[in-house]
Amino acid sequence: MNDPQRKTFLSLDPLPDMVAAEARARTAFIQATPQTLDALVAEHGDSVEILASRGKQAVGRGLLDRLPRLKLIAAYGVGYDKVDAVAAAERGVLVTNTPDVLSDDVADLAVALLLATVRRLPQADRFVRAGEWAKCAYPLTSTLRDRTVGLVGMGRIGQEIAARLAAFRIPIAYHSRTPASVPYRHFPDLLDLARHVDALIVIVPGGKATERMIGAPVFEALGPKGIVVNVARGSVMDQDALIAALRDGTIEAAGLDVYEGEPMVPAELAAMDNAVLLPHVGSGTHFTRDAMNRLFLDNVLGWVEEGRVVTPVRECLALTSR
Ligand code: NAP
Ligand code: 8YV
Repeated sequence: MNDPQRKTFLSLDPLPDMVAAEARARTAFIQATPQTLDALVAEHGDSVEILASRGKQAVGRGLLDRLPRLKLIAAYGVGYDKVDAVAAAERGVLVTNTPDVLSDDVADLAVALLLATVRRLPQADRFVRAGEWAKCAYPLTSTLRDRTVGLVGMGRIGQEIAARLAAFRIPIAYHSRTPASVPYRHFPDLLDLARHVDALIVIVPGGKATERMIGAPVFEALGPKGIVVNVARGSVMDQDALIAALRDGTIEAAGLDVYEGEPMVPAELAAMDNAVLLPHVGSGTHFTRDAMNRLFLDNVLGWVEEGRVVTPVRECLALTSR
């Protein structure tokens, strides 16, 4: 495994088959699992130059200290909240991710989840399958027609979501720390946005700055007609507060693609009729995963073969201009 001609590449989680095959052909590739990681780091830590993260294991100072020759951390996905990119940059370690190529599919999914939640589509499907239709008509539902939709986050994916919602001819507003170049009303304060709208789509990065930013005060501000859709990260939502808000009628319903502690989903949430639950599938199409595979490999192999990466993250930009 420690071929001196090849760079040692450790993946913290299983990678897609075609990515692993190409990595195996071009590097000394080691694929860890959560169970084998510690032993593999103990055995190969001194030679690892490239690390892959799929956002499940934390890559913090502790792990970086055990990988003294590390040069590149390649995140499979646009979100890299599990990677301490500041600590990596301090050590001269580049971090890359896979932005843009997934924005369309994630935006499609966010709008689909909003509609499924408001119009109760999974519940209607269950109604037909259970033979209930022959007994009575399906109850009327809420609508997007009388709503203003607020986006928490107006970056690459947020802007694609807004473009789709604009075609639905519903008012759009958003919150982010700095205004974006978009024709929608910006709210510097999240609670002001929540008071102004009756549906929120959350699409900010995970990490300390956004941890549990969507909690009880936001649900109270949204009110009893409120809908919350989270396609960002589970860490962004106070999940216990959400369950309480759904149970007590503080808000109407939620659509979730991501969870605190996923893939585990609390039984109380799973039992709720006013929640639509997806298993983190925002970018999960053949088309988009092929594009993510390619960009991930272009970063890794570009660095291995030419010393260049395609999509470094913001915290590491200074390293690429050296
Ligand atoms: P992006 O282009 O970096 O946009 C992030 C947006 O969030 C920006 O508008 C940013 O504006 C805002 N933001 C960041 N920190 C904030 C804070 N503390 N408070 C308020 N707003 C904040 O990222 P993206 O490509 O759109 O992706 C966003 C996230 O979506 C990813 O990081 C990932 O976690 C998630 N994602 C989920 C899936 C899925 O399968 N469900 C798939 C892809 C991505 P300011 O910096 O001005 O605040
Ligand atoms: C993926 C994601 O599910 O890009 C992201 O941030 O959350 C999703 O695209 C994930 O990264 C693939 O492991």
